[in-house]
Amino acid sequence: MEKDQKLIQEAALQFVIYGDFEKAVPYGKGHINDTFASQWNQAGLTVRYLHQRINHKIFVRPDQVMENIQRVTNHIAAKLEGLHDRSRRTLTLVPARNGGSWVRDSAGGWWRTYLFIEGTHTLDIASSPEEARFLGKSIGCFQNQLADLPQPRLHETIPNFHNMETRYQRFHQALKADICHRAKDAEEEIAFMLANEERGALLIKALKSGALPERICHNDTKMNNILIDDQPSKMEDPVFCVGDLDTVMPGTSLFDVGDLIRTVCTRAVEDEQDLAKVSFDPVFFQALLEGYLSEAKKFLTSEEKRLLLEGGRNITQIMGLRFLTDYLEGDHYYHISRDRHNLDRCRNQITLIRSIDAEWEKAEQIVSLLLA
Ligand code: ADP
Ligand code: GN1
Ligand code: MG
Repeated sequence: MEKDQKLIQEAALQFVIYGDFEKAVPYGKGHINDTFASQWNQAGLTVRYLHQRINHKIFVRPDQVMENIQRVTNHIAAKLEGLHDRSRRTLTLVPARNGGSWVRDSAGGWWRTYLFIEGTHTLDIASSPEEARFLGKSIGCFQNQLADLPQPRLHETIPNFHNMETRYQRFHQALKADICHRAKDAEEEIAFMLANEERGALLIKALKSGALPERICHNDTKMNNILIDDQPSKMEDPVFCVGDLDTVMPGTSLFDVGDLIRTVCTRAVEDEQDLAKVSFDPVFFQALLEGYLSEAKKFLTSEEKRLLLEGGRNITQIMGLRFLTDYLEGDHYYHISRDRHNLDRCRNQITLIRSIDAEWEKAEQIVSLLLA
């Protein structure tokens, strides 16, 4: 941590921030990057900034990640011109003194800095249908805001990120190699994934064939990536900021609504070990879709509408598969904080899929009702 303090300060001082650096502390619950909040004295006023060391093992072209983020945030900010609290409704990159949007530290780290969005919170569990509706609306808005982003196409910051076919190839390799001798602890989960391989490829096949349109997609819309204003806002003018833009790139809209279904429609966090708490809630599903469709109904194609629920099942499956693969490979990808953490996460996601399947007809009726 002491070494980190030096590196954070070294990085932070390379951005155009006025005043005196006071301290920095780890911040947030992300699984991928290292996030810190710093405190500065700006002529007597205490101000915070948010610094992130980009995980460049995962994002092997951080420069392309930053180019995407710069374009996306500029585009959204232009759309929000004139609205109150504009800089609390989209991320704002702080420029580096070298004129770019990122800097390197002496240990090889890649850093970026955002304005710290004060007075917001994130949710790990939605506690009411109103919250679910709000979250759905926020992602519908976000998709709308980016629908007319000018060419060129965004960089694919992690190629094949939501490609179930390549995710399965990697899973099969991990299973065959079984380098940690862990397959024996996950027999049931492995069997589930093998039995669901074909169904899982449905979305990526539809995207590849053109049956689903390619759109700009966030690709990581789990609910704790959405910053929500602490002051309750009106549904006509919701104040939120969609964060964690590293994976904004081409995809299908269903990846985003799918990740919301995965995280919003159950009362349990994704690593909850008490599986009795993990269940799909049709009431939250309905509220989430009401919010989402209030923004997205106008642009979704009939195929996208038809596959809304499938999107939720699909993203839950891809997460379960990735957690299981990481477990088999020795926990290299996700931050873990206990033994078998990734296996717990996988079990949790499989439980959720089973619960979605049990409520499938009811949930499809809800979709039909909302689309009528
Ligand atoms: P990771 O990619 O590791 O998940 P995130 O970009 O999601 O990192 O950031 C981690 C957490 O930091 C978020 O869940 C959110 O709570 C918080 N956060 C991110 N950006 C900001 C910001 N500009 N202002 C305030 N909090 C932020
Ligand atoms: C990671 O960065 P974070 O924690 O918001 C992951 C997502 C997973 C999520 C599961 C780049 O998201 O794909 O859905 O964990 N991000 C990346 O919690 O792999
Ligand atoms: Mg995150």
